[in-house]
Amino acid sequence: PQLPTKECANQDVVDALEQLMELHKAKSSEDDRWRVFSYGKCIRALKNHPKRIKSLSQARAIRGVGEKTAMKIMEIIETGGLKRIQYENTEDVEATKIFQGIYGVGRNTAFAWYANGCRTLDDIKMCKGGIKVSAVQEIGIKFYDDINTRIPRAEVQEIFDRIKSVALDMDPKLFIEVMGSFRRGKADCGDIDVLITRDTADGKTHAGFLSKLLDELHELDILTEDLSVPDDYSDLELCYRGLCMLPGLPGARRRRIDILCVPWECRGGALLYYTGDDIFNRAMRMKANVLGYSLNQRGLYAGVVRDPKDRRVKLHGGSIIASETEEEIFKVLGVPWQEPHERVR
Ligand code: DCP
Ligand code: MG
Ligand code: MN
Repeated sequence: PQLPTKECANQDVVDALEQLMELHKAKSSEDDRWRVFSYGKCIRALKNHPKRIKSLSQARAIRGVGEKTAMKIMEIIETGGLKRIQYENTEDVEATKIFQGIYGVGRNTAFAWYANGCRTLDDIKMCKGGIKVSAVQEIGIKFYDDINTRIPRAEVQEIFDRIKSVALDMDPKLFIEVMGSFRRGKADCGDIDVLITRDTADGKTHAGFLSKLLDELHELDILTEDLSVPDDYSDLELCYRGLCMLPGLPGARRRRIDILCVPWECRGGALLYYTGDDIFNRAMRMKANVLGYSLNQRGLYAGVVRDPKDRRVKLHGGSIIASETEEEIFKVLGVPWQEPHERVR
Protein backbone atom coordinates (compact mmCIF):
# COMPACT_ATOMS: atom_id res chain seq x y z
CA PRO A 1 0.00 0.00 0.00
CA GLN A 2 1.21 3.47 -0.80
CA LEU A 3 1.25 5.84 2.14
CA PRO A 4 -0.45 9.21 1.85
CA THR A 5 1.90 12.09 2.53
CA LYS A 6 1.03 13.47 5.94
CA GLU A 7 0.28 17.15 6.52
CA CYS A 8 2.83 18.46 8.99
CA ALA A 9 1.97 21.45 11.15
CA ASN A 10 5.64 22.29 11.70
CA GLN A 11 7.14 21.50 8.29
CA ASP A 12 9.44 24.57 8.35
CA VAL A 13 10.92 23.36 11.64
CA VAL A 14 11.34 19.84 10.31
CA ASP A 15 13.06 21.15 7.15
CA ALA A 16 15.50 23.33 9.09
CA LEU A 17 16.38 20.63 11.61
CA GLU A 18 16.83 18.14 8.77
CA GLN A 19 19.28 20.54 7.11
CA LEU A 20 21.20 20.87 10.35
CA MET A 21 21.17 17.09 10.83
CA GLU A 22 22.59 16.56 7.33
CA LEU A 23 25.46 18.93 8.14
CA HIS A 24 26.32 17.00 11.29
CA LYS A 25 26.00 13.74 9.34
CA ALA A 26 28.74 14.88 7.00
CA LYS A 27 31.14 15.49 9.90
CA SER A 28 32.99 12.76 11.70
CA SER A 29 33.16 13.27 15.46
CA GLU A 30 31.41 11.14 18.06
CA ASP A 31 29.63 14.34 19.08
CA ASP A 32 28.22 14.88 15.59
CA ARG A 33 26.95 11.33 15.42
CA TRP A 34 25.16 11.79 18.71
CA ARG A 35 23.59 15.02 17.40
CA VAL A 36 22.40 13.23 14.25
CA PHE A 37 20.77 10.59 16.43
CA SER A 38 19.11 13.11 18.68
CA TYR A 39 17.92 15.44 15.88
CA GLY A 40 16.55 12.34 14.13
CA LYS A 41 14.46 11.58 17.20
CA CYS A 42 13.16 15.16 17.42
CA ILE A 43 12.32 15.26 13.72
CA ARG A 44 10.30 12.03 13.93
CA ALA A 45 8.41 13.38 16.95
CA LEU A 46 7.81 16.72 15.22
CA LYS A 47 6.45 15.01 12.11
CA ASN A 48 3.84 13.34 14.28
CA HIS A 49 3.03 16.46 16.29
CA PRO A 50 -0.46 17.53 15.16
CA LYS A 51 -0.40 21.18 16.32
CA ARG A 52 1.62 24.21 15.34
CA ILE A 53 4.15 24.91 18.11
CA LYS A 54 3.62 28.34 19.67
CA SER A 55 5.87 28.48 22.71
CA LEU A 56 9.10 27.20 24.21
CA SER A 57 7.20 25.12 26.75
CA GLN A 58 5.12 23.48 23.99
CA ALA A 59 8.33 22.65 22.14
CA ARG A 60 9.95 21.38 25.32
CA ALA A 61 6.97 19.09 26.01
CA ILE A 62 7.58 17.07 22.84
CA ARG A 63 9.26 13.75 23.49
CA GLY A 64 12.95 13.81 22.60
CA VAL A 65 13.13 17.63 22.49
CA GLY A 66 15.63 19.06 24.98
CA GLU A 67 16.20 22.65 26.08
CA LYS A 68 18.65 23.54 23.30
CA THR A 69 16.55 22.03 20.53
CA ALA A 70 13.45 23.75 21.90
CA MET A 71 15.28 27.08 21.57
CA LYS A 72 16.20 26.23 17.98
CA ILE A 73 12.58 25.35 17.24
CA MET A 74 11.44 28.74 18.56
CA GLU A 75 14.13 30.52 16.54
CA ILE A 76 12.84 28.87 13.36
CA ILE A 77 9.24 29.68 14.23
CA GLU A 78 9.95 33.29 15.17
CA THR A 79 12.61 34.23 12.56
CA GLY A 80 11.92 31.74 9.78
CA GLY A 81 15.54 30.56 9.88
CA LEU A 82 18.26 29.00 11.98
CA LYS A 83 21.63 30.77 12.33
CA ARG A 84 23.29 27.52 13.37
CA ILE A 85 22.84 26.17 9.83
CA GLN A 86 25.07 28.90 8.37
CA TYR A 87 27.54 28.43 11.20
CA GLU A 88 27.79 24.66 10.66
CA ASN A 89 27.84 24.92 6.87
CA THR A 90 31.56 25.56 6.60
CA GLU A 91 33.59 24.90 3.47
CA ASP A 92 34.88 21.53 4.71
CA VAL A 93 31.42 20.26 5.58
CA GLU A 94 30.03 21.40 2.25
CA ALA A 95 32.78 19.71 0.23
CA THR A 96 32.89 16.47 2.22
CA LYS A 97 29.09 16.20 1.97
CA ILE A 98 29.45 16.18 -1.82
CA PHE A 99 32.29 13.61 -1.65
CA GLN A 100 30.24 11.31 0.58
CA GLY A 101 27.62 11.19 -2.14
CA ILE A 102 30.14 9.10 -4.12
CA TYR A 103 29.42 5.41 -3.67
CA GLY A 104 32.25 3.87 -1.64
CA VAL A 105 33.31 7.13 0.04
CA GLY A 106 32.86 7.51 3.79
CA ARG A 107 33.62 10.36 6.18
CA ASN A 108 37.30 9.52 6.58
CA THR A 109 38.05 9.40 2.86
CA ALA A 110 36.03 12.57 2.26
CA PHE A 111 37.95 14.52 4.92
CA ALA A 112 41.28 13.09 3.72
CA TRP A 113 40.51 14.31 0.20
CA TYR A 114 39.56 17.71 1.57
CA ALA A 115 42.86 17.82 3.49
CA ASN A 116 44.59 17.11 0.16
CA GLY A 117 43.05 20.24 -1.31
CA CYS A 118 40.00 18.79 -3.09
CA ARG A 119 36.88 20.96 -3.00
CA THR A 120 34.70 19.81 -5.90
CA LEU A 121 33.82 16.63 -7.82
CA ASP A 122 36.02 17.90 -10.65
CA ASP A 123 38.97 18.07 -8.23
CA ILE A 124 38.31 14.41 -7.39
CA LYS A 125 38.02 13.44 -11.06
CA MET A 126 41.40 15.07 -11.71
CA CYS A 127 42.91 13.40 -8.62
CA LYS A 128 43.95 16.80 -7.26
CA GLY A 129 46.57 16.56 -4.53
CA GLY A 130 47.55 13.09 -5.73
CA ILE A 131 44.50 11.41 -4.17
CA LYS A 132 43.69 7.83 -5.18
CA VAL A 133 40.22 6.86 -6.42
CA SER A 134 39.27 3.16 -6.37
CA ALA A 135 37.51 1.40 -9.25
CA VAL A 136 34.25 1.34 -7.27
CA GLN A 137 34.52 5.05 -6.40
CA GLU A 138 35.18 5.69 -10.09
CA ILE A 139 31.76 4.15 -10.86
CA GLY A 140 30.30 6.21 -8.03
CA ILE A 141 31.60 9.39 -9.69
CA LYS A 142 30.50 8.39 -13.18
CA PHE A 143 26.90 7.78 -12.04
CA TYR A 144 26.87 10.33 -9.21
CA ASP A 145 23.52 11.89 -10.11
CA ASP A 146 21.79 8.59 -10.87
CA ILE A 147 22.92 6.99 -7.61
CA ASN A 148 21.80 10.01 -5.59
CA THR A 149 18.35 10.14 -7.18
CA ARG A 150 15.52 8.22 -5.52
CA ILE A 151 13.71 5.61 -7.62
CA PRO A 152 9.97 5.92 -8.27
CA ARG A 153 8.09 2.98 -6.79
CA ALA A 154 6.71 1.93 -10.19
CA GLU A 155 10.22 1.58 -11.60
CA VAL A 156 11.37 -0.55 -8.67
CA GLN A 157 8.35 -2.77 -9.36
CA GLU A 158 9.17 -3.00 -13.07
CA ILE A 159 12.85 -3.83 -12.60
CA PHE A 160 12.02 -6.34 -9.87
CA ASP A 161 9.33 -8.05 -11.99
CA ARG A 162 11.91 -8.62 -14.73
CA ILE A 163 14.45 -10.02 -12.28
CA LYS A 164 11.85 -12.22 -10.62
CA SER A 165 10.74 -13.74 -13.90
CA VAL A 166 14.34 -14.45 -14.91
CA ALA A 167 15.01 -16.03 -11.51
CA LEU A 168 11.85 -18.17 -11.48
CA ASP A 169 12.57 -19.36 -15.03
CA MET A 170 15.88 -20.67 -13.71
CA ASP A 171 14.36 -22.23 -10.56
CA PRO A 172 10.57 -22.14 -9.95
CA LYS A 173 11.05 -23.11 -6.29
CA LEU A 174 12.95 -19.94 -5.53
CA PHE A 175 11.65 -17.35 -3.03
CA ILE A 176 12.37 -13.84 -4.26
CA GLU A 177 10.94 -10.62 -2.82
CA VAL A 178 11.70 -6.89 -2.56
CA MET A 179 12.63 -5.63 0.91
CA GLY A 180 13.59 -2.22 2.29
CA SER A 181 11.61 0.95 1.69
CA PHE A 182 9.66 -0.69 -1.15
CA ARG A 183 8.17 -3.33 1.14
CA ARG A 184 7.35 -0.57 3.62
CA GLY A 185 5.20 1.01 0.93
CA LYS A 186 7.27 4.12 0.25
CA ALA A 187 6.51 6.12 -2.90
CA ASP A 188 10.21 6.21 -3.83
CA CYS A 189 13.24 4.16 -2.87
CA GLY A 190 16.96 4.82 -2.46
CA ASP A 191 17.78 1.43 -3.92
CA ILE A 192 16.24 -1.94 -4.77
CA ASP A 193 16.71 -4.53 -2.03
CA VAL A 194 16.08 -8.08 -3.24
CA LEU A 195 15.93 -11.09 -0.92
CA ILE A 196 16.49 -14.60 -2.26
CA THR A 197 16.15 -17.97 -0.58
CA ARG A 198 14.78 -21.40 -1.47
CA ASP A 199 12.55 -23.99 0.17
CA THR A 200 14.72 -26.98 1.09
CA ALA A 201 11.83 -29.49 1.36
CA ASP A 202 13.01 -31.25 -1.84
CA GLY A 203 16.56 -31.50 -0.47
CA LYS A 204 17.92 -28.73 -2.69
CA THR A 205 19.16 -25.24 -1.79
CA HIS A 206 19.97 -22.00 -3.65
CA ALA A 207 23.73 -22.67 -3.31
CA GLY A 208 25.40 -21.55 -6.53
CA PHE A 209 22.24 -19.91 -7.85
CA LEU A 210 23.25 -16.27 -7.38
CA SER A 211 26.28 -16.48 -9.62
CA LYS A 212 24.16 -17.87 -12.48
CA LEU A 213 21.45 -15.28 -11.91
CA LEU A 214 23.98 -12.41 -11.99
CA ASP A 215 25.45 -13.73 -15.25
CA GLU A 216 21.99 -13.88 -16.79
CA LEU A 217 21.07 -10.36 -15.58
CA HIS A 218 24.31 -8.98 -17.04
CA GLU A 219 23.57 -10.79 -20.28
CA LEU A 220 20.14 -9.12 -20.42
CA ASP A 221 21.70 -5.69 -19.69
CA ILE A 222 19.62 -5.38 -16.52
CA LEU A 223 22.75 -5.41 -14.36
CA THR A 224 25.23 -2.87 -15.66
CA GLU A 225 28.03 -2.49 -13.07
CA ASP A 226 29.15 -4.56 -10.07
CA LEU A 227 30.07 -2.68 -6.90
CA SER A 228 30.69 -5.57 -4.56
CA VAL A 229 30.45 -9.29 -5.26
CA PRO A 230 30.63 -12.28 -2.86
CA ASP A 231 33.94 -14.17 -2.56
CA ASP A 232 32.41 -17.62 -2.43
CA TYR A 233 29.17 -18.21 -4.34
CA SER A 234 28.69 -21.65 -2.78
CA ASP A 235 27.64 -20.06 0.53
CA LEU A 236 23.93 -19.77 1.32
CA GLU A 237 24.32 -16.31 2.85
CA LEU A 238 25.51 -13.82 0.27
CA CYS A 239 25.39 -10.13 -0.50
CA TYR A 240 25.73 -8.56 -3.93
CA ARG A 241 25.76 -4.80 -4.59
CA GLY A 242 25.57 -3.28 -8.02
CA LEU A 243 23.89 -0.97 -10.50
CA CYS A 244 21.00 -1.91 -12.74
CA MET A 245 18.60 -0.32 -15.20
CA LEU A 246 15.61 -1.01 -17.37
CA PRO A 247 17.18 -2.18 -20.62
CA GLY A 248 16.09 -0.60 -23.85
CA LEU A 249 14.60 2.44 -22.15
CA PRO A 250 16.23 5.55 -23.63
CA GLY A 251 17.49 7.86 -20.91
CA ALA A 252 16.95 5.28 -18.18
CA ARG A 253 18.97 5.99 -15.06
CA ARG A 254 21.34 3.60 -13.37
CA ARG A 255 19.73 2.33 -10.16
CA ARG A 256 21.37 0.89 -7.04
CA ILE A 257 20.50 -2.72 -6.32
CA ASP A 258 21.36 -5.02 -3.41
CA ILE A 259 20.69 -8.76 -3.78
CA LEU A 260 20.83 -10.78 -0.58
CA CYS A 261 20.71 -14.54 -0.23
CA VAL A 262 19.91 -16.22 3.09
CA PRO A 263 19.46 -19.81 4.28
CA TRP A 264 15.80 -20.93 4.09
CA GLU A 265 15.50 -21.41 7.86
CA CYS A 266 16.61 -17.78 8.43
CA ARG A 267 14.05 -16.23 6.09
CA GLY A 268 11.91 -14.71 8.89
CA GLY A 269 14.91 -13.04 10.49
CA ALA A 270 16.04 -11.78 7.09
CA LEU A 271 12.58 -10.49 6.10
CA LEU A 272 12.39 -8.61 9.39
CA TYR A 273 15.88 -7.14 9.15
CA TYR A 274 15.89 -6.14 5.48
CA THR A 275 12.41 -4.62 5.67
CA GLY A 276 13.57 -2.18 8.36
CA ASP A 277 13.47 0.62 8.75
CA ASP A 278 16.79 0.96 10.55
CA ILE A 279 15.21 2.78 13.51
CA PHE A 280 12.55 0.09 13.86
CA ASN A 281 15.31 -2.54 13.72
CA ARG A 282 17.23 -0.74 16.44
CA ALA A 283 14.13 -0.76 18.66
CA MET A 284 13.53 -4.48 18.01
CA ARG A 285 17.19 -5.29 18.78
CA MET A 286 16.99 -3.33 22.02
CA LYS A 287 13.78 -5.13 22.97
CA ALA A 288 15.53 -8.46 22.33
CA ASN A 289 18.53 -7.44 24.43
CA VAL A 290 16.32 -6.40 27.36
CA LEU A 291 14.81 -9.89 27.31
CA GLY A 292 18.28 -11.46 27.27
CA TYR A 293 18.11 -12.39 23.58
CA SER A 294 20.07 -11.25 20.59
CA LEU A 295 18.49 -10.32 17.25
CA ASN A 296 20.30 -10.12 13.94
CA GLN A 297 19.57 -10.58 10.23
CA ARG A 298 19.47 -14.37 10.75
CA GLY A 299 16.99 -14.47 13.59
CA LEU A 300 16.51 -14.38 17.34
CA TYR A 301 19.09 -16.08 19.55
CA ALA A 302 19.03 -17.08 23.24
CA GLY A 303 22.07 -17.56 25.44
CA VAL A 304 24.45 -15.25 23.58
CA VAL A 305 27.32 -14.38 25.92
CA ARG A 306 29.06 -11.09 25.21
CA ASP A 307 32.45 -9.87 26.36
CA PRO A 308 31.73 -7.34 29.13
CA LYS A 309 34.77 -5.33 28.00
CA ASP A 310 33.52 -5.08 24.43
CA ARG A 311 29.82 -5.81 23.90
CA ARG A 312 30.39 -6.38 20.18
CA VAL A 313 32.46 -9.49 20.86
CA LYS A 314 30.47 -12.69 21.30
CA LEU A 315 32.05 -15.24 23.64
CA HIS A 316 29.26 -17.72 22.98
CA GLY A 317 27.06 -17.67 19.87
CA GLY A 318 23.91 -18.91 21.63
CA SER A 319 21.17 -20.92 19.97
CA ILE A 320 18.52 -19.81 17.51
CA ILE A 321 14.97 -19.70 18.93
CA ALA A 322 12.96 -17.95 16.20
CA SER A 323 13.92 -17.28 12.58
CA GLU A 324 11.52 -18.92 10.12
CA THR A 325 8.80 -16.29 10.18
CA GLU A 326 8.56 -12.65 11.18
CA GLU A 327 5.43 -13.45 13.18
CA GLU A 328 7.19 -15.82 15.57
CA ILE A 329 9.95 -13.27 16.22
CA PHE A 330 7.37 -10.58 17.09
CA LYS A 331 5.61 -13.13 19.30
CA VAL A 332 8.67 -14.23 21.29
CA LEU A 333 9.58 -10.55 21.81
CA GLY A 334 6.04 -9.78 22.97
CA VAL A 335 5.71 -7.06 20.33
CA PRO A 336 2.26 -6.70 18.69
CA TRP A 337 2.38 -7.51 14.97
CA GLN A 338 3.17 -4.55 12.73
CA GLU A 339 2.66 -4.58 8.97
CA PRO A 340 5.72 -3.51 6.96
CA HIS A 341 4.21 -0.07 6.21
CA GLU A 342 3.79 0.50 9.96
CA ARG A 343 7.48 -0.15 10.68
CA VAL A 344 8.49 3.44 10.16
CA ARG A 345 10.06 6.23 12.10
N1 DCP B 1 19.40 -1.90 7.65
C1 DCP B 1 19.64 -1.68 9.01
N2 DCP B 1 20.72 -0.96 9.42
C2 DCP B 1 21.57 -0.44 8.52
C3 DCP B 1 21.36 -0.64 7.14
C4 DCP B 1 20.26 -1.38 6.74
O1 DCP B 1 18.86 -2.15 9.84
N3 DCP B 1 22.63 0.27 8.95
C5 DCP B 1 18.23 -2.67 7.22
C6 DCP B 1 16.98 -1.83 7.40
C7 DCP B 1 16.75 -1.27 6.04
C8 DCP B 1 17.20 -2.41 5.14
O2 DCP B 1 18.30 -3.01 5.84
O3 DCP B 1 15.39 -0.93 5.84
C9 DCP B 1 17.57 -1.98 3.75
O4 DCP B 1 18.61 -1.01 3.81
P1 DCP B 1 18.61 0.26 2.88
O5 DCP B 1 19.86 1.01 3.18
O6 DCP B 1 18.39 -0.12 1.46
O7 DCP B 1 17.42 1.17 3.45
P2 DCP B 1 15.90 1.32 3.02
O8 DCP B 1 15.55 0.39 1.92
O9 DCP B 1 15.09 1.24 4.25
O10 DCP B 1 15.79 2.82 2.51
P3 DCP B 1 16.19 3.40 1.06
O11 DCP B 1 14.92 3.74 0.37
O12 DCP B 1 17.01 4.60 1.33
O13 DCP B 1 16.95 2.33 0.34
MG1 MG C 1 16.73 0.21 0.24
MN1 MN D 1 19.86 -1.42 0.27
